[in-house]
Amino acid sequence: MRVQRLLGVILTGLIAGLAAMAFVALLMAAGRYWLGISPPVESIPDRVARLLDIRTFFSLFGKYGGYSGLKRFGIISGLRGLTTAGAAVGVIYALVAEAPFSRRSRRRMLGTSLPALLFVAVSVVVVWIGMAIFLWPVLGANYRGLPPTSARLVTMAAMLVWYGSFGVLLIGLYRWMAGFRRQGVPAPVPAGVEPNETPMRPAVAVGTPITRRAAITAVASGALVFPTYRIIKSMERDATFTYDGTPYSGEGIQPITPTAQFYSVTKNVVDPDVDKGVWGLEVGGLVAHGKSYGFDDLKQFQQVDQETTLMCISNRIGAGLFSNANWRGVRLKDVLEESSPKEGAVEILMSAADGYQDSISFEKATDPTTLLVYEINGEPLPRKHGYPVRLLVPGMYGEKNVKWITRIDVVDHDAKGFYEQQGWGPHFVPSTRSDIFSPRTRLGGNGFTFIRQFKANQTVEIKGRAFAGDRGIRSVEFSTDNGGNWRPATIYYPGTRLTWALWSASWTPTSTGTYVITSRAVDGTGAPQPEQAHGIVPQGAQGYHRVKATVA
Ligand SMILES: Nc1nc2c(c(=O)[nH]1)N[C@H]1C(S)=C(S)[C@@H](COP(=O)(O)O)O[C@H]1N2
Ligand SMILES: [Mo]
Repeated sequence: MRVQRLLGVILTGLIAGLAAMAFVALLMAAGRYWLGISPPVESIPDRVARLLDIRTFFSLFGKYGGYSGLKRFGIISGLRGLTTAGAAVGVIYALVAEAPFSRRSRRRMLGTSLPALLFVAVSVVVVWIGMAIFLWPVLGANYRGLPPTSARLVTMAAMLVWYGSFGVLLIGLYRWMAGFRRQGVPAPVPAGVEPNETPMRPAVAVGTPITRRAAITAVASGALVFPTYRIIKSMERDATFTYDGTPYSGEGIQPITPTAQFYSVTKNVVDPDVDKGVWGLEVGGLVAHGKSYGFDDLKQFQQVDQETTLMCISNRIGAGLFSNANWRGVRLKDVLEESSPKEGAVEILMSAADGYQDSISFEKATDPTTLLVYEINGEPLPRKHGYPVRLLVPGMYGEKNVKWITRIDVVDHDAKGFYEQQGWGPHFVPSTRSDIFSPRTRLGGNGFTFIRQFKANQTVEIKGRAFAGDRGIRSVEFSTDNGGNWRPATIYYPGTRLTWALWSASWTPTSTGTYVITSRAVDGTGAPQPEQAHGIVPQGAQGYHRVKATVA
């Protein structure tokens, strides 16, 4: 009998907790979809990501199938976490509410005992404050583009609504399911029991672990999962899984990358879907007067067109996280000057709609080639490349080119960004590199190989790219004997100081056998490409691209 009653209490608490969470999950999904408010299933993994060091990060990649797999895992564990939390809090609440000390409490509020109410209220406040502290660095995120100052307030308010409505629903549903009477009204006393032994009607009918109301609640909240699922599914359709990490590579590489093929890297599961009307760019920190710009305000500054190559720090030698485009925007310098930065400015810290942050030196920020861009190859920036405005910093890895930028703070110290916190850097300047993209190559266990076999005494044209950040490319040489002898290559697309150069070379092998083709570049300052090889961690890859060729 007692066991059965305890079971009833636990089950009722469990259902109340899960049902309340089902409602909150719908609120969260709707808030993310329509208002761009980041729910905990997204913001917690995002926060945790910057606490991981690079090696852990990569070993997790290996374990969960790359960045996309890891993101999926983060979201799924978040959903599991929410469910578990709902269930656990529901059961604990029920046990507190039905505990003898609680049932003896004469004060009843919102239809529950004071200790039970306190448990819920304190939990809500503690979780709210705890989350605000833990998530502080990502609270300024808003996927519709609201700048951080207001985004932070909106997110804080949303958190209070989620956790608060969970608490209220939990109490309300439990009370309804357990069939409590109005506070203080004594329940009918069963025959043969002394009146003061049962001051309240038992919460759960003895002998029936689940009441009919509990069943109704379970079914109704189960039905709530459906719209939540629909929202999640429609977000999954434009999730980044399909394009995160797509390279621009292959034999057909053009001097200017077609926008649709521009490489892409994002930390997000679903990239910001910025509403131009909501979007704003704030300038603050160490400035005489902070400023805020709407999209059209930015267009008041002098417009600049600039061809610039972007490359991810994770771009291995010979890989394609690497593209070149014509960008249009305004000088960051002009925008910053309007706010009058103060003495002692060391860096600028940039924040974006997705909570991403990164910094560059104040000097680099005021370089005339550092731009806030809104067009790529003559079209507005696509969503995945930072619509409506992103930063373009020539000469630094892609990481620094903050997409969906919403705020710039002038700071007097070395501020660390998303990836720098993981241990990348501290220098984000690509070293000079060159690689071969045509004929097609394949990366296997022992390095790169040309897919196609060559024939003795037949001329092949070898093509490649060379890049040196913002130092430009002066010349490229190539070798068919793994660096023993070098011949000059032809630069058929020189680009500018801020872009890659494309080169080609003719090779007529005279005898059969295997060869190793490689190249080396000299940058615009006259410095040669370093031969010493190292991997992408922690400051980007370096070394020669060596490709095996078989001549038959
Ligand atoms: N807001 C924001 N900006 C970001 C990122 C991000 O995840 N969020 N990723 C960075 C990284 S790692 C790279 S390599 C470039 C890629 O830009 P692209 O996708 O337009 O090629 O954007 C950078 N800017
Ligand atoms: Mo990157």
